Amino acid sequence: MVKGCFVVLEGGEGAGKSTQAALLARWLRDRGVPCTLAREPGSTAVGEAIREVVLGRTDLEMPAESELLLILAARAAFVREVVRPALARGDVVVADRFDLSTLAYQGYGRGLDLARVRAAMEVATGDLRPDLYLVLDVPVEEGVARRRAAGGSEDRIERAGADFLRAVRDGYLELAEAGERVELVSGLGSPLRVQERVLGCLRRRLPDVFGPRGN
Ligand code: Z5A
Repeated sequence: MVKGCFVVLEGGEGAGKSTQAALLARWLRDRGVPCTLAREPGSTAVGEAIREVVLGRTDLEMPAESELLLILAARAAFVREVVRPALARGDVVVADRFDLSTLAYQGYGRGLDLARVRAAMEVATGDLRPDLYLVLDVPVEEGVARRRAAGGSEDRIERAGADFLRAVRDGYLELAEAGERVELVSGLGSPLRVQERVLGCLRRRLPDVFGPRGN
């Protein structure tokens, strides 16, 4: 039997997180493993309302501190209403973004002090720690090109521009280098090729859940 487990897909714009999160959820369900697929900010009533303000309200200028606290307000609900109950049921939780996004975007991207961001994040997450983060990495230009090809309008944070996105990517690379539970995965190549890399990491890092005996 597979135990509850918390896996997070992270990375910059257009890196393929949503695609890989959906593929992973399908892979798990095909094997009869109960899985909760969720995204941040969002996945709760409070979180989706906050998402609409933080991403949808392109007319709003807001201090980086306000952006941080809104995102953490959404996370507090996400942790309590989605992640903890799913882990308690024994699900594998596959999250499209979590707290590395906050360090990368509000810390490295917006320039907020990382120690203060970490302290604020504690209020939202408590002692909850993902079992593994997979940081999908593509060059900024590739990610932007993918997003443009997908269509749709830019959200409030995407409007910050290429230098911001480069700072976010550099942040992810540093976080991946420093984090024990963080794996850097190239997001280049076809979605199925990237999925092979993702599954390879999961089998190696979480064999009880993703290895041959896990499912
Ligand atoms: N944010 C924050 O600032 N702080 C936080 O703490 C949190 C979030 C949690 C969420 O946006 C925003 O919130 C995000 C950070 C901020 N800001 N921005 N900007 P979102 O959830 O709406 O969007 P996103 O996470 O940036 O998703 P995305 O740009 O759509 O990227 P993605 O999920 O990594 O990629 P995708 O949707 O899987 O793929 C994008 C396109 O590329 C799509 O057409 C795919 O078909 C295509 N694709 C996917 N994989 C491939 C491969 N391998 N090759 C070619 N094409 C591919």
